[in-house]
Amino acid sequence: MRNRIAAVLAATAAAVTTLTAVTAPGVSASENAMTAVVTVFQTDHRLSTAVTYDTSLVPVGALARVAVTTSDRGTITELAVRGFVPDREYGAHLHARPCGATGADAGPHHQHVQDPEQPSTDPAYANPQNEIWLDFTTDAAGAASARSEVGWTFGERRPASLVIHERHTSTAEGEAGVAGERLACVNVSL
Ligand SMILES: [Cu+2]
Repeated sequence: MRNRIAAVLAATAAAVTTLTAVTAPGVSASENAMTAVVTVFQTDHRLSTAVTYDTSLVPVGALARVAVTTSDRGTITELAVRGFVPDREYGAHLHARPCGATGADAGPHHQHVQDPEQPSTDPAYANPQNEIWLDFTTDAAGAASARSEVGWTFGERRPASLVIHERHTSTAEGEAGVAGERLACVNVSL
């Protein structure tokens, strides 16, 4: 078991290096602020920065890395996961409130321009340019990565978590931003 964890962590470290290399060219360090968390899913939200609410779809011991880089050009958010169900679609977004005992605790999606009507399902607000969406499809080994790029940075309101959902996010009128059950949550401090 220990060897397996070490192997998974090594794989994550390799992914981290790759992501950093992708982000870095042409961007000077001084104009960048980067926040990253690598964390292991547990069933008790008080014991880890990552909690799973559905251990069949997000197993205990699965890993997530969330990295957020801001510059005067906007915000790049990158997600990498390991140990998920192979060849499966998941949805993911940044949410307004921290993870809690249930998926509902994370509150609504972080929106740059807030929809006056909540919960927001209007595609004018619930879209991947006004929110941070990180939908992914795992490979045969249960790993995946996703990247979001938006032309704005966080102001007074900052996202507090990343929520992983049961399916890819809808863009249809009246159900935009909907991605099914909340399977797991990662706290981010931005
Ligand atoms: Cu969400």
